[in-house]
Amino acid sequence: MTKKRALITGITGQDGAYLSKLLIENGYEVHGVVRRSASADLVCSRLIWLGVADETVLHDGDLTDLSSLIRILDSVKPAEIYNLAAQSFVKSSWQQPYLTGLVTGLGVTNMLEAMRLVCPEARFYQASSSEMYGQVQEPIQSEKTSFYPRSPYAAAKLYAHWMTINYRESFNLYTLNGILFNHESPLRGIEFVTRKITDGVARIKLGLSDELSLGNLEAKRDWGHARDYVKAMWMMLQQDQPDDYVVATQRTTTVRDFCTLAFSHVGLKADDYVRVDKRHFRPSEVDVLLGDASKAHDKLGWKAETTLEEMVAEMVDADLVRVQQKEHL
Ligand code: NAP
Ligand code: G4F
Repeated sequence: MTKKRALITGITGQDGAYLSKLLIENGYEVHGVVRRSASADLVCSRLIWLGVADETVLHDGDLTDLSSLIRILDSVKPAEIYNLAAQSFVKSSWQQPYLTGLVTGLGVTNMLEAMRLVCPEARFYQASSSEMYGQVQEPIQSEKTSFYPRSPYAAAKLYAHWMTINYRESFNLYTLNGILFNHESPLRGIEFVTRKITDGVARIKLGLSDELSLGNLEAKRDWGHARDYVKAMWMMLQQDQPDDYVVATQRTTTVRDFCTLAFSHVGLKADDYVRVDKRHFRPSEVDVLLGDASKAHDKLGWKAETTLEEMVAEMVDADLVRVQQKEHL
């Protein structure tokens, strides 16, 4: 029997790696778009960590290069497209606003155009973000809540979000948005606050460092586990009709409390090591995010399975091993 074929952009990132594993376990042939790098040996480290690097087929391409996307879609002819590629670090989006708009915004239009031209029968998932809620207009955010983007990243994501809806309504394509709240894992990039904390805790515990420098400790996020969230992406594309869904745990926690959990996992007190450095603050902040995932619960049957405490423990333990073994990820 021929396998169902999926194409993932952003396959080398956190979500791309977990989604590859999920799809392979479900019998898919998984293809990914990888941009050229001078450090090609490091590019697949997350896929290697999850043990799926040898089972994925990688194609050279870039979201800003329409012809590369057309060529890849034409050769792969996927049934499902997961568009996860982005300049995804919010803080960098103030330093590189044009690039962020080009990749995270217009890059999505390139993907939608390529699909419309080459494989209009495919199903398309767009990685939308809770960051679009920004200065929140309701205390709990659902699919019906108005957006108020507070960063170049969020503005680019909002453009991509509406383009995805526009292609659905204009061309009757199967395109949808998953509005995912923050999700983390041992494979999270080191620049994001959760992984910065768990890596810092491991270094302090092992005597390699004596403090952890952070920015705004009062910001609150609705943090889930990436492994659970990629399942929601897949479930969305299995529905008869395309629709947009919020994915969240429905619990919000401060950065400060995340620190407390991570340090206490190794028997230390966060207050003894955490230092606030204004250089880590942002030009404008998203103070709090808290998602209402009722629609995903009711229509997809999806629910977050991993608690924050379980996730923090998994991340700290993974970083203890990595720091001891001097591994880079
Ligand atoms: P990530 O780890 O930063 O991965 C981003 C991926 O995009 C990487 O594979 C990166 O490739 C690729 N990429 C960047 N620029 C590209 C370009 N010009 N052409 C092709 N590929 C490019 O992000 P993630 O956490 O897995 O998130 C996946 C998606 O979900 C992103 O779109 C993100 O904005 C969105 N999202 C994430 C969260 C979250 O909490 N994680 C929440 C909501 C939405 P390299 O490896 O070469 O850098
Ligand atoms: O971990 P963060 O950098 O994630 P942020 O900005 O919420 O964005 C992530 O989630 C979005 C979904 O809502 C995604 F769309 C996006 O791609 C990305 O995955 O920062 C979280 C909070 C912020 O309020 C930040 O100001 O942590 C605060 N923070 C405090 N100290 C810090 C630090 N953030 C970072 N990265 N580094 C710090 O030292």
